[in-house]
Order: sequence, then C-alpha cells, then structure tokens
Amino acid sequence: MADADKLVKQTHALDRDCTTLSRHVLQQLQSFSAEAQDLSALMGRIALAAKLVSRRLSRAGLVEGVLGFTGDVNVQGESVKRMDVYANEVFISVFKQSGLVCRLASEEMDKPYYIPENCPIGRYTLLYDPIDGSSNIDSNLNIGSIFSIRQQEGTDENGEAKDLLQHGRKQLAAGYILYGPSTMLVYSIGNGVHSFTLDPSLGEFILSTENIQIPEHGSIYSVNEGNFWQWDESIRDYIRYVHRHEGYTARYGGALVGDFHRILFEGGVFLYPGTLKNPDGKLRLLYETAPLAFLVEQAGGRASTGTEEILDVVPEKLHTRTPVIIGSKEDVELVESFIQDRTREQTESLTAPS
Ligand code: P6P
Repeated sequence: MADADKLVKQTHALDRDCTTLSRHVLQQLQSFSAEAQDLSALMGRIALAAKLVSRRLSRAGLVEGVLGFTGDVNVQGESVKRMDVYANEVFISVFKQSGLVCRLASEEMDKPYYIPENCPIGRYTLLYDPIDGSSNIDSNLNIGSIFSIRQQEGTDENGEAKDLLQHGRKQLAAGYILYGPSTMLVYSIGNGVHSFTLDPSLGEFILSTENIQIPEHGSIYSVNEGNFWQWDESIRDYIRYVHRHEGYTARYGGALVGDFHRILFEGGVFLYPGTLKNPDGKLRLLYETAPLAFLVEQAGGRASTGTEEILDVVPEKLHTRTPVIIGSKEDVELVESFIQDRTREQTESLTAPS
C-alpha cells in the first residue's frame, strides 16, 4: 500500500478513535444547544456507569462478594444477585453527580429514586434495568443493562411523576450495554441506531457501527420453548409453523439484551408472550421493552405486544409488563398473523348462528 494510502487509512482510524460517545451525540444533533449538551453529558454518564459495571464483571470470578445472591427478593419477586445491587447503585451514584437527572426508576427499586436538587423542570428521568439477564452472571454468560431517558415533567396531584406513565414515543434516548466478549453500547437519540465498543486500553467507548439497519427478515426465532405448555394457542401455531418449515433456526440465551442484539444485527424475531403464570408476559415495559422498541423502530424493525405497537402502550404502573414480539418487520408480522387468525376464528365462532 502506497504511503499516501497508509496515511489516509491511519488518519481515518485516528478520526474514528476520536469519535467518543459524547462527541457522537453532538454530531448527531448538529448542535451545541443546552439540550444537545445535556444529552451528550447524559450519554457520557451512561458510558461511565457501563465502564464501572464492566470492570467489576471482568474480575467477578477473582473478587469475593461479586457473584451469588444477596438473599433478598426484589419488587419483581425475583431473587436479587449481588451484581444487581452493585449495578443499581452505580447508576444512582453516577447520575446523582451528573446534576441532570431528577429521578431514576429501576427494575430493582419499588419506587423511583428522587434527587430533589436536580428537579427543576427541564431536567431528565432515567429508567433502567441495571443488570438484565442476571441468571447468566454466575455462569459467565452475556448480560446487559438497558436504559431510557425521558424529559422530566414534574409531578401530578398525587405527587406521582407525570413523565413515567406515558407511552414510549416520549423517550428522548434509549439503548443498552452488552457485557459480552467485548463490552458494547448501542444507543439512539432518534437519529438512527449506533454501536460503540469499549476499548479497555483507552477506557473509552469508540464508534464501531453507525446507522444499524435490521434485516427485513432473518432465520432466527428466539423464545423460551419451555413455556410452550403455558402459551395461547396462537403462539403454539406459530411455533408449529417454524418447526415444520425450512429456513428457521432457534437461538435463546436467556438474557434479553444478548438475544435482542443478535436479532438487531442478523434479523429474525424475539418473543416473550404472555403465559399462564404471567398473562402479560415477564418483561417490563418502561425499562426493558420500550427502550428496545425505540431502538428497533429506529433500525427499521417493529415491536408489538401482538395486538399493538409497544411504543404506543401507556403503562398503568411503574413495573407494568407486556408481551413482546420484536425484530424484523416480516418476522414480527408472521407471529401477529397467527394471533389475528385465532382472534378471527374466536370471533366467528361467537357470532356464528347456533
Ligand atoms: P425466562 C432475565 O431474567 C429476563 O428478564 C430477560 O433478560 C430474559 O429475556 C428473560 O428474563 C428470560 O426469562 O423465563 O426465559 O428465563
């Protein structure tokens, strides 16, 4: 390669290494306004939280008191892992110092955590799942953190946060961190989906892929088939279909972020339908499925409950759960078609002359 070409390649590599997350946000917004600076600073704090969690995970097997359970049960009724508590505290500490976030709502906390001094109107609310997929931690498999940022809108007459119980199209930013062979941060502020990879030698998240677009269709279907006995007949119909037709392959890691990340890059569909035990499904809207729905729509995909778009769902309470079908447009529509067929049959049987 000629020297000139080497120099161009080297300059390009340096430019990319200088594209940190905070810088990328400002580039996305083409602005240095107060709001742009706020979002840039918020994403910088997300990156700091991710680095702190990633650092602890990378040494989990060597340090006492990182793995295992605390012995407590959280508001979800789930046994709490030590890493759940640590990561939850990391986000609180990182954002308390930011001066930007008025309240934090977490899967691990019954009520939002308020930072009164940060609550003048115009500040922000952070919703997050500090560690998603914590059942994978002790077996050193991939886990994630999921986050969503909304504009703080004050409180209603009952003192409840007005911005929390609103549909997902109110999100200003959303994304996740995947703690895998490398630590990746994937985010959107409504201007496409972009991924950053943590370079431990720099201690920085460096841009790896811009404007990610999910394939229109993919071969992967990702679902816990151990719940087959608990599903509605329509979902069973879908599973029977993919079992009997060529071109489908099952992938399920038991951690939403890793399963979603695979779908985002390779196409296909992830689903967590309602079950007999959890008719509304297991996954929580505000800090799990709505942030991922925001991303997948930005990447050209879809996210549905089976009957409505995830981003249109207005939660009744902070920890509202919804069924979720998320991924490539064609594959989400295929699952929905089985739901519509069953609904039509039920309607016809009810209206048929006896
Ligand atoms: P199941 C992890 O506990 C989680 O919340 C998601 O990360 C994951 O997709 C789901 O639950 C797995 O649930 O019932 O298949 O073990």
